[in-house]
Amino acid sequence: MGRVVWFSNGVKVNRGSSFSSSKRTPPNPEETIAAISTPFGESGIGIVRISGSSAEPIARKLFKPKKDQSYFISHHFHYGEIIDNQSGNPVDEVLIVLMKSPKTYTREDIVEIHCHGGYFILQKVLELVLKEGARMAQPGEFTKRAFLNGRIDLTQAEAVIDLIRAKTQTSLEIANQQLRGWLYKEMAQLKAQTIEHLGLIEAHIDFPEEEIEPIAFGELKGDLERMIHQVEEWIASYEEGRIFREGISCAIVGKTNVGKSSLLNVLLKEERAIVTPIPGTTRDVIEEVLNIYGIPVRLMDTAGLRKPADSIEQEGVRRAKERVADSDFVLLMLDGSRELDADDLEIFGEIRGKKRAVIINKKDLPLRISLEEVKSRFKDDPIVLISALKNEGIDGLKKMIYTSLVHKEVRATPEHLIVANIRHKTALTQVRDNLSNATKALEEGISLEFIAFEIRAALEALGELVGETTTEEVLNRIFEQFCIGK
Ligand SMILES: Nc1nc2c(ncn2[C@@H]2O[C@H](COP(=O)(O)OP(=O)(O)OP(=O)(O)O)[C@@H](O)[C@H]2O)c(=O)[nH]1
Ligand SMILES: [Mg+2]
Repeated sequence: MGRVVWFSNGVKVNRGSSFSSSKRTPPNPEETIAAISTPFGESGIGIVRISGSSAEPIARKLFKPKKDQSYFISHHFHYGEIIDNQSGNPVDEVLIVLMKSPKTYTREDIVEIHCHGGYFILQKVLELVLKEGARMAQPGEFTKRAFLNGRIDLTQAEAVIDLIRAKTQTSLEIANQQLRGWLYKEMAQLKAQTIEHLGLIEAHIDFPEEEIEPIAFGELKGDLERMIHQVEEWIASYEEGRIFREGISCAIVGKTNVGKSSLLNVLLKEERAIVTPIPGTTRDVIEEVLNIYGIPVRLMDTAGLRKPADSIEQEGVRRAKERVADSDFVLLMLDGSRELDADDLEIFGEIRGKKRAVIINKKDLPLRISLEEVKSRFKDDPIVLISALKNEGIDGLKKMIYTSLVHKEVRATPEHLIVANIRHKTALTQVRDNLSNATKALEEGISLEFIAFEIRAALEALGELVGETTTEEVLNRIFEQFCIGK
């Protein structure tokens, strides 16, 4: 194993084991890119960002400092104006910051012009920057440059977009885990172990007659099995990771008047949906995002399912059924103050095969529903009693939704590495399969060449995961998801 070094992003890796970005062609810094990095619309501040070797010369042409100072000290703000050189008129009063390479987001020279956040101002400043020779940046191109210039690996680049999109504390923490290089570090360690084994096997293939240490097959097999076990744990974490990263859709379904809209309101803590004692109140699907212990849940209140009284209700019922079919999770709501009837039974059919939980509402009223019957019909599903009207049992319901999805008790921070991206899971599955094939070949005494072939394939998959050998097509697909200016 190599010497331990600290990367500037705080990731500790073994030098011998780190992935190299040398195979990637770094971007041409002569090609200076620019974009508006803040959202469109009116705001206090809007930022035009420039990256590349012309960033500083362009800024010098357009920026007039207020004070006659030896301006552009790297990583310092400077106060002045952006001037339209053609008319000689000031465009905006700005703060400008030059960050000299390499300690920058892209590792190239970066200039940020902090303007007033008006759509026209920002467009105008960008236009002037482009006129001076920069070209418009593509979506995610700043982050892509950070990756191509070797400042971050591909998983860290992907974490940037997850960070921006994070909807809850937990999804933010998972993105941060990845941005700090946790996944990268683990992959680098796995790679180092794999290379070590491959080296030994290849030495035996190349120099079978030489006096080299004989392969301890038992030990090698044990090592490979430990690695497979670890990779399998990461693969298994994906389901949890996906739920936190992407969230889930959840439909509340039940016959009319059971209290579906009341539940939506009590969960949202606002009177979002109309609640009346008239059966068939909700027609359209009402959708809101809720944070359930860190899981972004897209909650849908739907029309009560029964034989529709008119064509509007008929459409409502059709939409409700459609959402139930599409949703990741279903909350079946029953009215505890009434006996199960034909409408309930019909709904049971609608939710067959769905991941689901049962809510018995109106527990403040005398219980008329047969709990025994509900339990026998939903043996494998969690059942909770609540009162949406009195706001009782709601915390228990939220915990139940969490545990049904994550299969764990509610906890604050994920304490182990969580793989939340399907691309990472796919690569890890490949690694696992290759290592398993190698182990099997060892057991069966198949040639060392075959074992080496499988281990090399595992290394290839690891290289793809961190972006060392990823194809241009995959890279483009990743960075296309970014916004312009990031
Ligand atoms: N006693 C009692 N009444 C409730 C409870 N939850 C809802 N209700 C009442 O039940 C009636 C129907 O509530 P809604 O929330 O509109 O029911 P829904 O399932 O959305 O009905 P539809 O939209 O018609 O399908 C209203 O009068 C609510 O106040 C509860 O926990 N206890
Ligand atoms: Mg309703």
